[in-house]
Amino acid sequence: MPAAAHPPLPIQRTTDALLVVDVQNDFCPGGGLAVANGDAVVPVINRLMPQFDEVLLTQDWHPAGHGSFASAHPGHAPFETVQMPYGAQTLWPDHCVQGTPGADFHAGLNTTAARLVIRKGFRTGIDSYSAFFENDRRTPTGLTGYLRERGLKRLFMCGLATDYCVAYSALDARAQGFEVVVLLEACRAIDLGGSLDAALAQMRQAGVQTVTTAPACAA
Ligand code: VGL
Ligand code: ZN
Repeated sequence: MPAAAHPPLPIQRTTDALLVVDVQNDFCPGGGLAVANGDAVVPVINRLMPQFDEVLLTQDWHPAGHGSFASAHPGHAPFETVQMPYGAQTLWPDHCVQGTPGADFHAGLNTTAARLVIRKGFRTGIDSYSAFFENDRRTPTGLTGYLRERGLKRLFMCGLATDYCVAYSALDARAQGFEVVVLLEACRAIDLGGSLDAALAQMRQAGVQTVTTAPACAA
């Protein structure tokens, strides 16, 4: 996986947050929208968590029949693109339906330390990859306000999938004025038609730091 070599970044406990994106059963092997080796991020993320005071989780949380599901678009198959009122939308297999086991966090993920769980994608007619804005790029989730009110300035991001929910979250975080570090060894990608390389390039262009290995905590 391409990544810039980088010295370890000291973590600032009062102004840094760890954002753990969508580490849910449906994105792990055997799930509805399985990401290759998605579950490999779990032990890596568990080891990162104690280095942060502010651990935030996102949870993809769709109603049954969600507009991003190919099953809701007769004649269309998963991974095709359709036009929605807010723009182009990739269609996915059914995944992360509210209240189902597929929407649960991976059982091995340590969720105890999480201070905030932000659910997204809960409106039938609109998808939400980003932890900040839904796919219309306008409807906020409230995360910016949370981060600002708590004085958090830099986000370390990890989880699933690198090229969708992590990348969209990282780009929005930059646009909202936060520093962003994506921890690639704690991410896995869907990689649809070159989407991983495109997302990495876009993130780096936007000033997102991509690092291979986890940073060490400040002494
Ligand atoms: C995601 C596609 C659909 C993700 C969520 O977590 O990256 N991707 N829903
Ligand atoms: Zn989804």
